[in-house]
Order: sequence, then structure tokens, then C-alpha cells
Amino acid sequence: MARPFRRVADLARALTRSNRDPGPGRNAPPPPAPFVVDADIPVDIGCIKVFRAENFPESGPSPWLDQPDAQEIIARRVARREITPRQAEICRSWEQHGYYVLRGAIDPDTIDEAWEAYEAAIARGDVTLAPEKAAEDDPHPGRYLNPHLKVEAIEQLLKHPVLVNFSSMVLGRPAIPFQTIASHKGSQQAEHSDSIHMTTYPVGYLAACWIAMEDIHADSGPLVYYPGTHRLPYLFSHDVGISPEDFKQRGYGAYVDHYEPAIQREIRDHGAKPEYFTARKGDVLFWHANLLHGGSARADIKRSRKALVHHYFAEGCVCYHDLSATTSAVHGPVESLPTCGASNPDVAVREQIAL
Ligand SMILES: O=C(O)CCC(=O)C(=O)O
Ligand SMILES: [Fe+2]
Repeated sequence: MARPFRRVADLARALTRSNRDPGPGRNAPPPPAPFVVDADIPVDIGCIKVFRAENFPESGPSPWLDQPDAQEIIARRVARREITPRQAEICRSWEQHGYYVLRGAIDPDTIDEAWEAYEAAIARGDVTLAPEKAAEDDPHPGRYLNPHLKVEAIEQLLKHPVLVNFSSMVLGRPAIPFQTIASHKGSQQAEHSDSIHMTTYPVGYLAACWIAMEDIHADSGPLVYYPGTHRLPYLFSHDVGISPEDFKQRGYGAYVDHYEPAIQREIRDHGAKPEYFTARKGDVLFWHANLLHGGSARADIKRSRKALVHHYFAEGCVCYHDLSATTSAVHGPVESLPTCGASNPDVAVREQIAL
């Protein structure tokens, strides 16, 4: 892997770590992740006016498990004892299939405490749920975005060492907890890759996990995923003909008309086979930035399907949302973004080195 500018990432990591630790007795929110881009082709972030994939160069480095010689790298790392044989087995599986199921990753008491705290926040009115009824007799409420901002126990779960360490291992860089989504029932969300929603430059530095907050029944509309599809080309808005203006004017209408059929074609053309995450409480399924997945049909509308989804970005990347062409909240408010020419003083130095 060509990593001539490693130093920059190390600096960012150190800064981020010290900034994030508010010290004993203080409860400051984490500071924004700095715009330090550890890419083979440097970019001046302040000059990017529209945060969409087509406005970034095609640049590595790819995450280590996406590299063509990933299996050899794994073998070398286990021989050098940098990773354990068990971690190596997980990494091999991730490289091939684009997901991994950690059974019993979170103990059931921790799960219950987090869900009870979340329900208490609902009862207090701190969290308000939309009905999002899939049918007249649908008894369950809709999904809730970012419950960790309201519920300390969910914030703790987002930072759970098992989840953060797993994500860091497969990304090959420290994982930054980004987003949580709580669901009470099957989402029946059409198949997609999370990368159209949450994206990085260089591409691929996103990992997600799905935590079963109760036993998940096959009739509840479990998460459906397609092993191996992480290796298909990334499909961004531009690739399926959604312009930034289309999204501004039509929002998810443009996505439903252009993106969702394109993904169905991909699944059909490649003969991708679905698997369903029927799980026990505390089981966790992790997936790759480009693994195709969605919510399967709810055979029994009365059944709940309690879950938390977490998304983690990797440090040292630009994190943005391709579909809406916006920067990610992990970088702080839009007003604080660097201006053209000022975002990355290191760019000039890098270009000199490159010459
Ligand atoms: O929970 C589901 O059914 C799908 C969730 C999902 O795709 C996501 O949060 O990225
Ligand atoms: Fe998703």
C-alpha cells in the first residue's frame, strides 16, 4: 500500500484522541473529526463545492481488506503476530463475503438496559416516534435516527469496545462512531449499499453493524444481505443519473426511480443470493461499506424486530453524503469547513514530494 503521507494521519489521530478526551468530570461533546485526507491523490477540501463522488479523484488507498493481495497481507500479519488466528479468520471471511456475524457480541443485560433506557426516553417525551404504518393494523412505530444523542446507554453501546474494535480492525484505521438508528419493526427498506448515503474519500472507509435487541424471528422481516456483493462496483448518484438538482427537487423520489431499480438489476445480473439475519438477542452482524442489504418483507406484521444499527467512519477520511451532496456531521458545522486554498496546507508539500 502506498502511504507516503502516513505522518498526516498519525497527527490527525493524535489530535483527535486528545481532543476527544474531555478529562475526568467533564462531559464535552466530541470535537469534529479533522479534514485530514490520507489519500494517494491529495485534494483541497475547501475547493470541493459539491460533495459528490464524481467530484473526487479516483484514489486509494483502499481499505486493507479490499486490496487485491488482502489474503497474503492477512497471512503476513498473523505470522508477525499483529493479529490473532481468530482475527485472521474473521478478516479472511470479511474479504470474501463482505460481512461477519459475531454471535453473542453484546451481553443480554447490556442490551436490555439500553432498550429500557430508550423506552424511558420515549415515555418521558425526549424521543418522539413517527407511526410509519406499513398497513392499517401495523402496531409498531417507525425508526428513530440517532437515539444515542438522547440516551446515554445507547451512546455507550455505540462506543462499545467490541463494536469499535471490530470496525477499526476491518477498516484498518480507528473507527469514528457516527450514527445510530433504532428500529422497532422490519424496515422493508429496498436493497442498497450504504455508500450512496454515507461515503468517504478515499472510498470504502465505512462499516456498519446491526445489533439484535431481541431474538429476531424469520417472520418479522429480518435484515436481508447478499454475500459477496461488496465486490461489485460502487454505484453512486451520478452513476444512476441522479443530479444534485434532482435530489434537491425530488428528494428520495429520484432515489426510488433511479437507484433502487439499478440495485435490483445488479442483484439479478450477478445472481446474488440473499441471506437473512435471524438472530438471538445480542448477536451482531457487521457489513462492508458496499455490501447490498435491506429489510425483507414482514410476513407477520404483528411481530416486532427491535434493533440498533450503528455506522462508523474511519479517521483520516473526508466523510460526506453522496445522495444529498452534504458533508457529514462528524466534520462539524458547514460554516466551519475550510475555504479553498486553506483546507489542507499540506497539499502543496505533498505535491512537491510527488514531483
Ligand atoms: O434494518 C434494516 O432493515 C435496514 C437497515 C439499514 O439498511 C441501515 O440502517 O443501513
Ligand atoms: Fe443500509
